[in-house]
Amino acid sequence: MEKLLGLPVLASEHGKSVDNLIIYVHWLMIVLFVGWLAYFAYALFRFHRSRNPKADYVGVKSHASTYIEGAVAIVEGVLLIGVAVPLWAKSVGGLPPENQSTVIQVVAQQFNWNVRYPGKDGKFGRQDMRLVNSTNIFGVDYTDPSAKDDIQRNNEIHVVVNKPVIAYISSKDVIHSFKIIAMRVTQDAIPGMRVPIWFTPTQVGTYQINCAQLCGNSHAAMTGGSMVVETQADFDKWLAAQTPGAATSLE
Ligand SMILES: [Cu+2]
Repeated sequence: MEKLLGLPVLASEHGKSVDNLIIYVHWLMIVLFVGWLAYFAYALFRFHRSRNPKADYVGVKSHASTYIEGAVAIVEGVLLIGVAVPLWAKSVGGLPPENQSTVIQVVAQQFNWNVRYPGKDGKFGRQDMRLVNSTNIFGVDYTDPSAKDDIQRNNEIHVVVNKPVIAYISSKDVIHSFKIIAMRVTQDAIPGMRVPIWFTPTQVGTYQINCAQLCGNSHAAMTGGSMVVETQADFDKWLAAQTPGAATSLE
């Protein structure tokens, strides 16, 4: 069914459940489509003028349609309560422990993605909204010692395979939406809010980041962002090669 629907590459742990929900909904839609089409064909034949020269004022007495309606409602209820809500609850019900995850901050702007890492000490330096300017997008207080080794990159996110990723999503200007299709995650990036999302990448590779909210005339350019999923060793090597503190705004 994945092939038939042409579902995109999947590279995250929870993504299978998202795909399953999509597949279940399609199965239901196929059943409804065939059912309605069959009923339509039957009605054309059964109620043709030549068979019914006079109108019938009594109408249908059977309750078959009521039972079918009920059955469809039950299936929809099961999909919503049994599949969709538990999946959503798992996603928003709590974050994995930070010390066992790759923790990053993402600030979207017109038209690219800024990402920040806590650096070697594993601690983000202090931040203050009042310090935000065109070169300090994250409002980092560089007098804080734990800010010294923090790393900022542009349009390039590195994460470790099979290790949860916690990303705090925000925006500098307008509403953007952080979307990585292969990870099956989407989260609006909203100015003044910092919303966490989490997922566990399961396949090494490079995946495109999309902006899923029309955010301006170069909205499409935000596909320039990519997420590299790599082994812990490769990630550590990459992290060690980065210059701390460097703001990398493309403005
Ligand atoms: Cu955008």
